[in-house]
Amino acid sequence: MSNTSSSKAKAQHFVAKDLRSAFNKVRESLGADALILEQKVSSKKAEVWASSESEADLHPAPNVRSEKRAAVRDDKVILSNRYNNETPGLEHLNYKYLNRLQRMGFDTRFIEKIDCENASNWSEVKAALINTLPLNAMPLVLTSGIYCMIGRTGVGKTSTIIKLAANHVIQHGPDSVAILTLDSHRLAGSEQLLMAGDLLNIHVEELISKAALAPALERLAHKKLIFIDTPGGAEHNNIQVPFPLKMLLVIPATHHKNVIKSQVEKMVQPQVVLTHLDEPECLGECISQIHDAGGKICYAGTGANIPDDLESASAELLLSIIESQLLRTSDAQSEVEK
Ligand SMILES: Nc1nc2c(ncn2[C@@H]2O[C@H](COP(=O)(O)OP(=O)(O)OP(=O)(O)O)[C@@H](O)[C@H]2O)c(=O)[nH]1
Ligand SMILES: [Mg+2]
Repeated sequence: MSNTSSSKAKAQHFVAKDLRSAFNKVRESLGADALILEQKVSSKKAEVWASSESEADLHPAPNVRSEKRAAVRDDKVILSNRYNNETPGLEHLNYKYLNRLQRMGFDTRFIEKIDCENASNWSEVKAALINTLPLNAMPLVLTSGIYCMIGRTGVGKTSTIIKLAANHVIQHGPDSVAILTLDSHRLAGSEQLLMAGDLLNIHVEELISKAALAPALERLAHKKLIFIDTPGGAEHNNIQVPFPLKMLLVIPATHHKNVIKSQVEKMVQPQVVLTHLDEPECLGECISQIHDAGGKICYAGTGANIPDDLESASAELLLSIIESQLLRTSDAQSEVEK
């Protein structure tokens, strides 16, 4: 390889048997954001003159025609696209940003939906990413409605109910809230709720079956806010009562992506309480699954503390967790700052 530096233009010269190999050399030497200043192809070889972005910005190459310099950014896109072309549907993204989104765990289907065709820096990509996150934040202090927590065993259903009930009691007192639990068959299934009910001074009732739910809701018609707890299991996904019921699907960010997807897919555009955000495996991956399966994240559980470790879902929180995960796997602080 000939890799001589042009002192005038601060450009480096790369020669290879074809353009693709030459671009590979550029990328290896200068990174994916290298600026292609000139390229020549003949039957025997391909030549590329390239520069790192900072060098070109600081030292404009005097022997490069002005229109070529104006096209420098386009060239950068061309180089990036060369590496994107192998990922159909993602050609609109600069390779560097595509790579970063992938390392954050976002899958192709999610990244395709990020509307950042005209983004020229990471802040703009990030703004578009925020718009794509599957969020439907619900207030931390609920005042009315019937909310039923469903999800697999041990995902954080009961904790979420206690956190929400406590937040309500702190602001509005205990009178208008009640908790019903269908988790009455397991040994100590409703113990935690009964204790929380005592502490918060709110009405907690154990129900022996789903059939007991409608009569209980009628009896508690004077309560503005009612939570229903269920034991883990898919059979509770379909609770029919003659009252408007909001089902909240509780999913831990620690579950495998296939499990997350299958849980969300079983329901029609479910509202998701994403728990265990204090110990996520790969949050980008998890969010991608929820997005792909049509779910929306409404609450974020960030630990076991009651009531502090529950927040309304927000892009800021999710992105800060993803970025700190990325930092842990990346040497460079600049990774999330550029
Ligand atoms: N680290 C962490 N722990 C949590 C979180 N949410 C709940 N937990 C803990 O996870 C355990 C299970 O939480 P529960 O609320 O009992 O879960 P559940 O879905 O009601 O469980 P079952 O009723 O057994 O199906 C408890 O020890 C909680 O303190 C969270 O966001 N982060
Ligand atoms: Mg429970």
